[in-house]
Amino acid sequence: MRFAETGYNLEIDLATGNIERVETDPENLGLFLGGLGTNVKELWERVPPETKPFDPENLLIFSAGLLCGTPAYSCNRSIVSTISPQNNLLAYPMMGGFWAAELKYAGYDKVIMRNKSPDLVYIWINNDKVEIRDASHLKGKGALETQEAIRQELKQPNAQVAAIGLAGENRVFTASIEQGRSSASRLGGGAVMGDKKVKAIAVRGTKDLFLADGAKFMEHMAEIKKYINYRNENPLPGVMTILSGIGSPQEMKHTDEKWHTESFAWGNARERRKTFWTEEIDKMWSKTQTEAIKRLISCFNCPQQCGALINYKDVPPYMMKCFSKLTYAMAAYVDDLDFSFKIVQKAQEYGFDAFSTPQIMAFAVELLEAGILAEKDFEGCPQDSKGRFYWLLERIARREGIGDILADGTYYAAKKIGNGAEKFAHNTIKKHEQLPLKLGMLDPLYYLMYATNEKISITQIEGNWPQAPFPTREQREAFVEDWPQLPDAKFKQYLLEWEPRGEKANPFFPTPDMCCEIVDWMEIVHNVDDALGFCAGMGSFCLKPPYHIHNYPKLISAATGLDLDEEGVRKIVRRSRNLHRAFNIKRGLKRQDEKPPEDHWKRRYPEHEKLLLDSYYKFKGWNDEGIPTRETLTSLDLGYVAEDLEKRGFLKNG
Ligand code: 4KX
Ligand code: MTE
Ligand code: MTE
Repeated sequence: MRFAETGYNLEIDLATGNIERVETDPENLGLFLGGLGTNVKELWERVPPETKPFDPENLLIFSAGLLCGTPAYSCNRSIVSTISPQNNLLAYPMMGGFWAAELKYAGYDKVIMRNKSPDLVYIWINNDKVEIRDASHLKGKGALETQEAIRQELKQPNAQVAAIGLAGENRVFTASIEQGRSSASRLGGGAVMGDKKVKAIAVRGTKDLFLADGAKFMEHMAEIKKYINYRNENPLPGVMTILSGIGSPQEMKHTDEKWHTESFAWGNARERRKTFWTEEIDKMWSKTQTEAIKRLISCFNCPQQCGALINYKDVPPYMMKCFSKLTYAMAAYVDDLDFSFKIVQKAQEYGFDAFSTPQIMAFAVELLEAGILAEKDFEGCPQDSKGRFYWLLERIARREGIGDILADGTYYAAKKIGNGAEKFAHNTIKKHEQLPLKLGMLDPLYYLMYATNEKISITQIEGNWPQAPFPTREQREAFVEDWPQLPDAKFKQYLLEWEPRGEKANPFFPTPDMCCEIVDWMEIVHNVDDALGFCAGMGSFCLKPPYHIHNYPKLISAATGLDLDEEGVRKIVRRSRNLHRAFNIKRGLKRQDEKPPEDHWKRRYPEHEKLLLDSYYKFKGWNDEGIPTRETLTSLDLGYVAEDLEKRGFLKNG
């Protein structure tokens, strides 16, 4: 019997309509856990480096995390994996909500789609009955309307539906996949889904899922719940509101947006408005937000309420969470939240990533103002900022006129537009738009995380380590006193010594060696969350979370029967991360791609940055080019990867 996992994947050939229920190799559990880990393994084995994002051979995998569907609190992530149209590397957007649990209850760990359907279809998974159904009547429909239309058509009010909108159908590179309050957003999973002509995947399941030691597992959960209650009652002092609690950022619950609006840049990632948050703005925004939110909502089996049901003026009801509350308003330089609650609904219906898309529009507006794009490119576009954003959103979703060029993201659009446009596409890493952060002083930890993380998006790699040093020794001592999540006591000392200014401050402290260890810690916990399916908001993303390196092994062991300790978990993560990296190396990832945008910090230290990257590569067991060595790969049972990299000329002499 298989525990925690179902032991079966659904394999769907979209070209022939062939559907198979395939038993998976039980060995992979101990080698890669599940979720992202086993997705990477599938892609490594089945997608050769020559395959382009829109080739039929590109796979589109929807995977439940390993512990999804079990009683583990806040374990509900579906991890989508595919080759990204934005940069030809492995993308793994993910979503919470209820879809993953439903897939497990239907009897599957993953849905793996290959080839392309000749016509627009949706997939309906209902336990053992799986159908590919005509979706021609849903063509052009919004991602949210589609979910409801499918539930009604199937007469299945409890089916969970992940769908794309017009942006996905038109292969816009920043198209998302939407599901209830959740979204698999970044790096164009929605575009690949559209390319394969899959409008939606609906799932409903009623089967059982088994745990190896249910009683032990529930004991662990009781401990976890105790901690969740404690943390909820004791928010962390001395950090910005959104980092004081647990769950993903509480931007639906809190109205105080001083931190984002003053620390993040407005427009096309241009300007920090350090005195934006006045009493008047606070009052106005709080009023709008309170009026817009009908109630707060959760994902499957989660005690937190990070999302909200929005019922605002004449806008059709929808759900929102986190920073998408602000990205459109800040990119458009609009000082009122009314705009946000309106445009986000439209953007979700089209199915757009809320990080990249507003930046593309702000980039276009800058190009117009700089005379690089012409008035004729904007024929019929309103002159005001809000109007321009609505107009651009629609053009991009439809790939009409200038929208067709912008739909490929700022990197490729700038190349096509030419005439100096490249200077304006200034906020990408590995061709992917980043959050609009433009700060003063080089931050060595963030330098490494931005440069090297596989997610290519900072919110999904930072986490348990505070973002900035505490100003006073007393605050630091108070913080480290109660820190059971720490992987090693030495980190306490690092935090105690880290100062806002002086010798023990950024950019030279933490030292490069310390930075490697801290970043490694962040990566381990993120990677475990993404394999198990835990919400990072209860693990890797926040300060002092309920799930951490000391309790993951116990949970995995009780759930699966694997005999795992902390070192065992670390080794799995190292294996999975090295395989992931090798996959991207074969697809062209190079050391020179591993860099934050030039203007991310005003103060840069090229020699120190080189030292940081050299140290990190060495720490990881990679060569100077960032390629895992034969020795590293062999120690992780990845000898076959070393052979492949050698055969292709990436590795020479180990
Ligand atoms: N020595 O660097 P600053 C996220 C100076 S995304 C001398 O601009 P600050 C979410 C600077 O040069 C991740 N001087 O930054 C969550 C500058 O002066 P200037 C975001 C030093 O304002 C939810 C001035 O001090 N986090 O979490 O302090 C949804 C101000 O500095 C100095 C990060 O990116 C030194 N050692 O703080 C979406 C990580 N150090 O203007 C996303 C870093 C600084 O005259 N985080 N100066 O040049 C941070 O730095 C803080 O959290 C932040 C910025 C963002 C508030
Ligand atoms: N895009 C849409 N459509 N809806 C969203 O809620 N959330 C943003 C961003 N883009 C969001 C979105 C936030 S807050 C995050 S952290 C990332 O997507 C999550 O990226 P992922 O889904 O690729 O993992
Ligand atoms: N959980 C995992 N495992 N990995 C992630 O990257 N991102 C977090 C949170 N949970 C994240 C995660 C962030 S920053 C946000 S805003 C929400 O997921 C996005 O919720 P959604 O994916 O349900 O849309």
